[in-house]
Amino acid sequence: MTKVRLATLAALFFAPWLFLVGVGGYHLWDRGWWFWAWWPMCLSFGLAYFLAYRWTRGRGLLPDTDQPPPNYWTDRDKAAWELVQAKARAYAAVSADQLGDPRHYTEIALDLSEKVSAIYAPGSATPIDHLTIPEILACVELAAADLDELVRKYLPGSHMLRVRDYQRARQAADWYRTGQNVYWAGSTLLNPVEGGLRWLATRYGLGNLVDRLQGNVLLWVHTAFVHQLGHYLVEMNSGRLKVGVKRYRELIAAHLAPPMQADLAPPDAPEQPAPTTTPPAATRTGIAVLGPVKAGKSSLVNALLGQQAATVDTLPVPHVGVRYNLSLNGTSPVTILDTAGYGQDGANEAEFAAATKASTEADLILFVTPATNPGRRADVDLLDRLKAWFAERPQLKLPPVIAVVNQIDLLSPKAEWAPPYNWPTGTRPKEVTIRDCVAAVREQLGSRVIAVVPVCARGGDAFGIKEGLVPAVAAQLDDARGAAVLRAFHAEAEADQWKRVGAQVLEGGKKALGILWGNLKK
Ligand SMILES: Nc1nc2c(ncn2[C@@H]2O[C@H](COP(=O)(O)OP(=O)(O)O)[C@@H](O)[C@H]2O)c(=O)[nH]1
Ligand SMILES: [Mg+2]
Repeated sequence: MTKVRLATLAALFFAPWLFLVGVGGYHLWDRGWWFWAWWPMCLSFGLAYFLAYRWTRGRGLLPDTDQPPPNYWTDRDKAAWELVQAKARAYAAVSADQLGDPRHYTEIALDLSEKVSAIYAPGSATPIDHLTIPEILACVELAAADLDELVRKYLPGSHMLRVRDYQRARQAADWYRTGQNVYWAGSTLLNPVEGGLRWLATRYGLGNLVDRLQGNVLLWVHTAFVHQLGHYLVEMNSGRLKVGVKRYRELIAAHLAPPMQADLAPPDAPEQPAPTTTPPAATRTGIAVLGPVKAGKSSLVNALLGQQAATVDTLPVPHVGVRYNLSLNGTSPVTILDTAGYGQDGANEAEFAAATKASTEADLILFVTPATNPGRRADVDLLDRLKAWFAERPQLKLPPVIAVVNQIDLLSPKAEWAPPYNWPTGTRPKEVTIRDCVAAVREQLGSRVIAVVPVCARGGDAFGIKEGLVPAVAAQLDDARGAAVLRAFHAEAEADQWKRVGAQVLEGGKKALGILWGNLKK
């Protein structure tokens, strides 16, 4: 569902309530009942403040992140875990600055790994010299995955907020506070008693509570980090990660599963029919990625698939490259064929054959060319040869070609990379060079391509993919295929984001109710 639709639903849903609030308020005032209604409402607010204040006093608001030690842990493991818990408790508060500072985590990680390994390998010169590299990587991977799961589960919207956004939010709060102080100062001049009282109320009421809530959440993230890392440091030092992440997870799952389950599986279950991974060609949307070696074709494919990686299966195509089959429920599948590409001097026979094979099976070609390449002779040649090859075979049709100008981050000014860039009309130096580069490519490739899209496919820094390339791709296909592509690469993720926020709010609400219930029982 689109954001607009969600907003419409929300507006329709809340309008009657707002109407009732308005009418009710007016009625109370009209009847002169306002005075009597006022006290219970105040009491209700007051109670809310009081409880919120109490619950944010400890670390209480979010669930504890230190699971009780698993029953297979030895006394030595438990001793190490004590150290981890002590480390987590050592931070009574973390500032947003610390939270955003990678060095802070590095220091904690180093300190923790020293403490834990001192228990397992007392003589070690460094905390890791008794470990293998796969073990260390497994520890990092497991801790990161668990932390990720916790954060996604309990912090609504965390997958949409960048660290930068948290910092901005803090700044906005500071501005708000400054503005508020100015306002209080002004109103105190006019009405000293009331102004003063209100200032006190905000100072020790709402503002303070917001700070406490924020502090609580930051501390929770921080504590979760220490606990997850600590947990896997124990697992690593005890040698349990030697089996690798995959096997470790299987073993833990088996350990946690109720023992009955294994027995229930029929010993000789009939073999499942092999899943049909390649659906009939007619229903598939095929995209071929062509271009010179090192242009960033594979990076582009990764950027396109991004978070969908889990629903993708890959299939090597001999002499051509790798095919990625992406199938989502409810839409026709999309496949991307990543080719090996050709060298600087142009495509040799084998490379050209690969390009023709990839093109004959595609509905669309993404032709990747590096932005910093001044000459595009080899590219122009390849496109001309393809065109001629298809012209000789009237039963086949050369699909439309979109030129993807990659690595625009390397255009001057080189040191700068601060997307998003409004390259079609912007005036920042980078925007101007991107625009010039796109114009140059358009001129060089001419009518061989139907569109030129600048992108940066470098992992983590990607730009221009979802906002530029995906819509351009969808626009070149017929409606059904275009929709499938949009959904596969773009709209699906967007729609999903809102669904996930909903699930997180629910999850958080359930937890809050649980905590409330727990407190009431005390
Ligand atoms: N700076 C920068 N490097 C990139 C970008 N895209 C890919 N690369 C790098 O270029 C190199 C070649 O990329 P790869 O995807 O393997 O190219 P392929 O041979 O065309 O598949 C790798 O080192 C990538 O990290 C980009 O947009 N910017
Ligand atoms: Mg490649």
